[in-house]
Amino acid sequence: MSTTEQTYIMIKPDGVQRGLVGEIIARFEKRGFKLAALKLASPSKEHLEKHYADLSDKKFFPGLIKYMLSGPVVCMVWEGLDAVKTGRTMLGATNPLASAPGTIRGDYALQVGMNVCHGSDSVENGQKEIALWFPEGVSQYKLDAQAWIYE
Ligand code: RTP
Repeated sequence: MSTTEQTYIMIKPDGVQRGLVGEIIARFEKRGFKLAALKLASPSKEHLEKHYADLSDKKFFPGLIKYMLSGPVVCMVWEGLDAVKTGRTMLGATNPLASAPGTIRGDYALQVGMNVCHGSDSVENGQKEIALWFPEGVSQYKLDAQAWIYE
């Protein structure tokens, strides 16, 4: 069943450094999703360890945290029909070499340790991530363009 939901999308330090911020935002905008929150952030090690808590026992965890601390990230909440699943499809597979061309990772990345962008993997995790990254809350407003996006 399709539902209107929110997903947490984060442009990782490599995406910011490589000037892909506008490109990634444009893809979500053009697809028809509604921007509910947006900011540039330099999270602490502790904050990133919370975000990636599920991966704390992985061998690559210290390298992942180091990478995520290497520069600012862009934090966003996008809202719309099947936003979580469609967001993941737009990102492409975790390992960019397996990502289809036309996806963000398939177009802009080569290695899993520099894969440009994060997207929530479930509605429940999305809500947890939004609460972690946007404790101040997200915006609620009427997007008039929706009348031309939804039947
Ligand atoms: P993300 O959370 O960043 O959207 O990635 P994901 O769900 O597609 O993949 P996940 O398994 O949750 O991994 C999180 C991030 O950890 C890095 N990673 N490195 N070196 C490695 O083998 C390895 N595996 C994963 C990637 O940056 C991945 O996006």
